[in-house]
Amino acid sequence: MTFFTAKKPAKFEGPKSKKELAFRYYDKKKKVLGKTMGEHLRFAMCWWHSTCWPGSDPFGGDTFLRPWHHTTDEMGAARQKADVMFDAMDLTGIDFFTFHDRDIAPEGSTLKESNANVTAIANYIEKKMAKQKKKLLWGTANMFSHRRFMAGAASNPDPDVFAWCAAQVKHALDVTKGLGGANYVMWGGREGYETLLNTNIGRELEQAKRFLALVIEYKHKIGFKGPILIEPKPQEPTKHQYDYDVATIYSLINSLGAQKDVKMNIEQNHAILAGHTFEHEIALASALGVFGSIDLNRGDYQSGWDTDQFIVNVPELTLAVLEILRAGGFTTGGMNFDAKIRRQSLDPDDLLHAHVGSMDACARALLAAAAIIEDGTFQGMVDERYAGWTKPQNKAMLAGKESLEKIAARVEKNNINPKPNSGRQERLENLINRFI
Ligand code: XUL
Ligand code: CO
Repeated sequence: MTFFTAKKPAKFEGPKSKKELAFRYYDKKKKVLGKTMGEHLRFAMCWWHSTCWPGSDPFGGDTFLRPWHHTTDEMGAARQKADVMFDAMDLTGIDFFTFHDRDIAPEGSTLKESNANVTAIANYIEKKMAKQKKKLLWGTANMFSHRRFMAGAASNPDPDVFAWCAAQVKHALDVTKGLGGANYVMWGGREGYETLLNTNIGRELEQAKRFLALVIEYKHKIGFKGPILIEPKPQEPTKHQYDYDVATIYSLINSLGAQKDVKMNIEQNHAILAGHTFEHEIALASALGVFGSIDLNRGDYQSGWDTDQFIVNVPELTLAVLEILRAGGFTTGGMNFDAKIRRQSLDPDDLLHAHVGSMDACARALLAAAAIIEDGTFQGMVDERYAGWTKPQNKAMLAGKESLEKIAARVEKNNINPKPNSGRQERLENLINRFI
């Protein structure tokens, strides 16, 4: 462990601990609602933001000056990044990781060369996984950084780009399967458009749909067991992205009848950009039967950019974790820190503090959400609001056993006259606050 100053993994020390790099709430083995905290939260560290991003912003370049960013030995740098990632996972007690193909290995001059680089580093990673007992939450393909993708990946006007993407995803899926990945993610980084003046939306959507169908077909062919996770985002980098939000992607999944194979990877920051809350997107995905996993990073409510900050707001997180628990918790998914430290956070250990602090915030949210569920008052109040639907007559309406005329006749005969009830929002808000 050479890059970080910390030499020993952060430990659970309880709320009174004065130690900086320690958990006050995240006690990995502690049982909450029948599962350990570790099993509930399934934290993952992401390669991209943790080791690839050099601290740049639209107005300035590299601030971090990491040694592996400043060498001509690109494969050596890739191995160094892997070493740092595995050290960071050990020091934070994180069991999972996530990556884009281009995060782990350098792009070659041909796809064949790029694929060979990815395979070589994947082999290196595989050995470290076995030794350090780490798991791959998901892999994905970066089809947005290189200039060939500037007009989109599968939705590109150029069929050669579509074909390139098919080849790139095939390899990324093979590698993800080879490393025992629990899921495969598709974030359509540039699947969208800048101006309608040069864009045929109908054609581009058909291409994106065909691409997803190809990926599902291949996933079955190779026996990849995990779901494909699509990650919604409404804009940035393109002005308008096709995978806008959960509802928009659901219509694509539904059009292919692929609800079993395709779930959603929901990111807090992206939800906000779409004009939703994080918990709304989780609850909607759950209601539609396509909740998969989450990317845990927050935006900046003032700037409205995808600032990818570490999330530390416990009241906000509580509402999200509550929805995850109500959805039955994660199966193949988990909480991926798709987050970056700020560009002034130069010390190597800042990366550890960022993860540990955010993990602790999630643990507090889990404890609060579990207490809300165990108390039962909250769910009781929600159930009460819908209690009328449990009556046989009303059940019959939903079950399609009554026609419009029949319902109309019943309303007249029984003189049905709805009495409005309080939504009790403030009482519910106060109730939630009692547990935070
Ligand atoms: C970009 C983003 C990506 C996806 C994976 O905003 O969130 O890192 O999570 O491509
Ligand atoms: Co993300």
